[in-house]
Amino acid sequence: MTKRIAILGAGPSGLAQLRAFQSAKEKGEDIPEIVCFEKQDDWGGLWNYTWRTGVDQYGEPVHGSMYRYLWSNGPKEGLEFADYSFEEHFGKQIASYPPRAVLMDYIEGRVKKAGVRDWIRFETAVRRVEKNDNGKFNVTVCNLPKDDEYTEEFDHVICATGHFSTPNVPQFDGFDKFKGRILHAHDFRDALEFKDQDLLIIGTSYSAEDIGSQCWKYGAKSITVSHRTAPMGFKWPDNWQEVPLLTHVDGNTAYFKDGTSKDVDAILLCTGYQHHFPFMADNLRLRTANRLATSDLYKGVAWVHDPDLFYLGMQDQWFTFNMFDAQAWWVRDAIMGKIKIPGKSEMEADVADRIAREDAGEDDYQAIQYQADYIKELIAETDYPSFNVDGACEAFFEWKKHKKEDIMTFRNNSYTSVITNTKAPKHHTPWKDALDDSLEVYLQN
Ligand code: FAD
Ligand code: NA7
Repeated sequence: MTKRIAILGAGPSGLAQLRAFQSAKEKGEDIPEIVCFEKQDDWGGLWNYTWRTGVDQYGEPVHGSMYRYLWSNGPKEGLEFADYSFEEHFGKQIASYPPRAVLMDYIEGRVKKAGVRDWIRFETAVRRVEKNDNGKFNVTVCNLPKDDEYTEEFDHVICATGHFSTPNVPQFDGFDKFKGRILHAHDFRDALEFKDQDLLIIGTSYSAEDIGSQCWKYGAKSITVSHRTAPMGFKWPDNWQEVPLLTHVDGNTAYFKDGTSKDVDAILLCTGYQHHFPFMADNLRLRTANRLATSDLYKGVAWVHDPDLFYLGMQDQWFTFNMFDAQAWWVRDAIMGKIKIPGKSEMEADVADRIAREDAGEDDYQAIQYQADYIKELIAETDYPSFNVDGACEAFFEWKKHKKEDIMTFRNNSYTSVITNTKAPKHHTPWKDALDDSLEVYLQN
């Protein structure tokens, strides 16, 4: 009897899984029955922009954390699909830091070509995943427009619901009486809301850097970034300062650990996200920090306590789309019996080894190389098209260097594709002056 596979989520990871199975089918292989459940009404995951915040029209938590005017925060040469280049999609080489709509178009292009949309049940939220008496998975979902809940049985579950959607929201004394807006990055949508305002940002990672830069670009009066561990240390513009951790706010005045203070109009918590899987039974639920070596996942994907269950894309991410592909092809082959999954103790040793190797790394450069080596390891075991992963690392190393030189101009640089070996053109407009982020304008090179 044909196996049945449930894929949870149709973001870049879930779509990589659909493409992996479809590519085997294209080669004449007998693939299992695939059902993908996606709670939104379209695919693309975070790249499918929504203006909504809070809950959606059905009362479901809004998944989207992306905002208007978002441009890729790393070079596209670090994430290009090995089986579908940017040149194949756009008919020409394009600049290296595409805005969200351009990347969404690229993600869609590959799965439209693959013809896998019919495998997805949209507007269907996963409510519960648990093991049944047959040793299989009962997956309970809700057809949201019909408000109709039902359960189906599957041999394997692949969870690809992302982990940058449920915000981590700390609280500081005085927040309850603050006179301006306090929001988490998950709910940030439009930098123009903060034009002419003094903005306080808590956190020092991608969201802090990018949302701050964007608010600066669209006319915020000043940006103050408060750090818990260390400042970001870039050469910031004159109206940007880095300060120690916030201790409390009083009225509109924010006080910091070094005794300094600043009057601010709004506070943005760029304090990261939680791995959150409320639909997973206790014994199937991944609990991990946002790191490169996740807990309890053999080869970073197979649930060591029950390897009929897989998680995709759960690592912190230098690499994204091409790493999801490497994982998806590996998971496909494990499910189709081409890759053998070892016993529990061997899987646990694999997890421990990955954690120890990550912990031994000393800087971001080693972390990038670590994730590149992980991708190489996985693709060596499947028929995913081999590509120059170390070359993609070089693009990331250049990117780090360009950010250090000038954080407000790094997106003006261009890099060489490791898939087509062609150099991207320089973008026609410097990032700080490019206020229109539409696909049409970006592609005018
Ligand atoms: P997601 O994109 O989160 O997709 C998960 C999918 O699962 C969604 O469609 C969601 O609706 C669905 N889902 C969730 N829960 C359920 C449920 N219960 N039932 C049914 N469906 C469900 N990466 C880059 O490479 N470059 C960037 O510039 C970049 N910028 C980013 C900016 C922001 C603000 C954020 C938050 C992330 C950014 N990322 C970036 C990283 C991003 O995580 C990946 O690019 C990618 O979107 C991850 O894909 P995913 O499929 O694993 O998860
Ligand atoms: P990250 O990368 O998880 O970073 C979270 C940041 O929040 C980090 O600087 C943390 O500081 C800080 N943080 C977390 N909790 C607190 C508290 N309680 N107080 C102060 N600071 C805190 O999340 P991002 O949103 O930046 O990035 C996630 C993804 O979104 C990323 O892949 C991008 O592509 C977009 P720490 O260094 O731990 O002291």
